[in-house]
Amino acid sequence: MVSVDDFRGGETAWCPGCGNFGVLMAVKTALVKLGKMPHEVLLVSGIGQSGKLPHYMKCNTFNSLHGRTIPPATGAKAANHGLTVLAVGGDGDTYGEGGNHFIHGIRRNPDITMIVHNNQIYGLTKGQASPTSDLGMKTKVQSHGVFETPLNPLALAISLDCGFVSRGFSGDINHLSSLIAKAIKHKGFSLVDMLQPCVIFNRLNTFKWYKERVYKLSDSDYSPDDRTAAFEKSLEWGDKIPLGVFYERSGPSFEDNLPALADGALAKQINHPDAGTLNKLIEMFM
Ligand SMILES: Cc1ncc(C[n+]2csc(CCOP(=O)(O)OP(=O)(O)O)c2C)c(N)n1
Ligand SMILES: [Mg+2]
Repeated sequence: MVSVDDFRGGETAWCPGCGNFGVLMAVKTALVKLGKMPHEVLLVSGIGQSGKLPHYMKCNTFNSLHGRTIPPATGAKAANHGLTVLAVGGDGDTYGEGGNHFIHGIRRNPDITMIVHNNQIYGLTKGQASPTSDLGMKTKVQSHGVFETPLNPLALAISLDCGFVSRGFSGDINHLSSLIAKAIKHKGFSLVDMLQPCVIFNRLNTFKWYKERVYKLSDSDYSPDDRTAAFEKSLEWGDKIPLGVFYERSGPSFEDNLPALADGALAKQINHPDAGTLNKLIEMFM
């Protein structure tokens, strides 16, 4: 039986009390719950404090450029369907620099899970406002307070008919790991937006701030199959902030739709008549 220790990677370099620790534990716990072995998992990250998560895990990893988690994750899944592919990014990484990839990745619908460490700030670069920073938040750069309308990632994803849209909180590891497990099981692009404090640079959205506001959507009075209701729910932000699966629908994934993959994953097509072309291309770059 696999355990969380089997996924243990290098020494962490996050600040004490960082919300990323809860995320790291939740990702490992979800993989263990699903009985995944380290060699069956690929973690792709971008740049940021969030981008370091794969360094602290033992499994296949790929550290991409800032905002560029989704393209390599999509490619890896097309090449090897057997892999469980998780893309990990920050709020700046995914919704700012990587905003276009986020939009078009959802439209393309590869079978990957996008996990966003949403601390509502650029942590690694020392505290500039991100696309999800709340209105009025003061930073060293936004000294008069943020005045741009915050990007609502859940509403954006639901508007694009993303097949799985959810939000967790790094202060509730059990709930977060069960969301991540559900997202991995979903076939197609699944989003787990995770609220998490940055204890150094975000002095507004602290652990206490989130804890006073978050509540879980309950199975008895909320059903994630109604897209219009999900969109309405995604607009709730302020005194009360909902957590859980906002929206889920099934449908064909990128791998189902792409004719080149009709005969299986690219990695398994070594005897395909076109494989020689690929080998010639590889030789050109050797
Ligand atoms: C193309 C490019 N632009 C800008 C940067 C500088 N940069 C590195 S990380 C980052 C923002 C990180 O914020 P976020 O994605 O929210 O991650 P966090 O550190 O908060 O986890 C920026 C602007 C970069 N590395 N590459
Ligand atoms: Mg951030």
